[in-house]
Amino acid sequence: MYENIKYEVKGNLGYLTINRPKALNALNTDVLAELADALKEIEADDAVKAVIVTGEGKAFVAGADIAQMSKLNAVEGRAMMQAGHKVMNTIDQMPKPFIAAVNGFALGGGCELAMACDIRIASSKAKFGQPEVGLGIIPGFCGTQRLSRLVGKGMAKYLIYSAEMINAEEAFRIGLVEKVVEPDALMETAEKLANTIASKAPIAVAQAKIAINNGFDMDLKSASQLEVEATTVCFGSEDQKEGMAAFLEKRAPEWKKR
Ligand code: DAK
Repeated sequence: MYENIKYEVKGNLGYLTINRPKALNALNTDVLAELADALKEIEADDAVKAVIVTGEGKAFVAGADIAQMSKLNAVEGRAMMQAGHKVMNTIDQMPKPFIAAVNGFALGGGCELAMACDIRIASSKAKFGQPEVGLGIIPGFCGTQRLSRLVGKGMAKYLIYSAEMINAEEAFRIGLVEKVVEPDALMETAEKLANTIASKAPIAVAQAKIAINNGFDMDLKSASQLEVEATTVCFGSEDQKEGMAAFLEKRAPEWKKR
């Protein structure tokens, strides 16, 4: 069904793989359109509790497609940027956890895709960067905003102004990734984490994502109130009763997903 991506479901996990290895998985408008369609599938599928995003071959994603962008005028560039924003924001706002398993180059739009995910696990061979200023543009899929929120304004400016490529250890040191593992252990580590998250109460995980992502840009008072509302949703769920009963009865919970 898809030509530039692969989407598979195994158990409770969705696997979204960018699959244009000849162009190091560069994001063109076709890839973005297919990602948007796959995200609709993911959103509609209750069986999918967590999603792993990765790249085929030696790259995660080496950026937006430079060959395609080189031909765009301002209007077309804006349309592509909006298609990219839609994908990144859908991942960010969907109340399901997304884990980026960063297997190689995560540059430009690739770094932005990884940053839109909830958690980033990197292979020790992965490389990160925002090289756009070397091409006469700036990060266009929300990188100027997400990078500064993840690593701080000063480090975001350092990386974006210099276009420097950093390795996985440095990405870990500055807080751009949460874990670095050997290449052979990447998928196993991402799957273990995804399965752990999938074993928790789905409504609680969803509300935690809503509270963290939406509260991050609010003042503390408003964000605290958002947390109250998110917690109230949890207390209104059968899974809150089940989770606490299971603890008290010393058994594993059986989530009702409501
Ligand atoms: N776009 C298109 N093709 C790419 C590509 C990319 N981003 N990255 C690699 N490729 C292609 C190469 O052209 C090459 O194709 P062939 O020559 O074989 O046909 C193939 O992938 C293999 O690449 P290399 O031969 O270069 O492989 P190496 O291992 O030697 O080098 C590399 C790997 C990742 C260091 C190198 O490929 C590289 O520097 N790639 C470009 C990285 C980059 O600059 N990425 C940032 C792209 S800019 C906006 C929308 C979005 C954005 C901004 C604005 N609006 C619409 C306003 C975001 C922009 C970006 O992401």
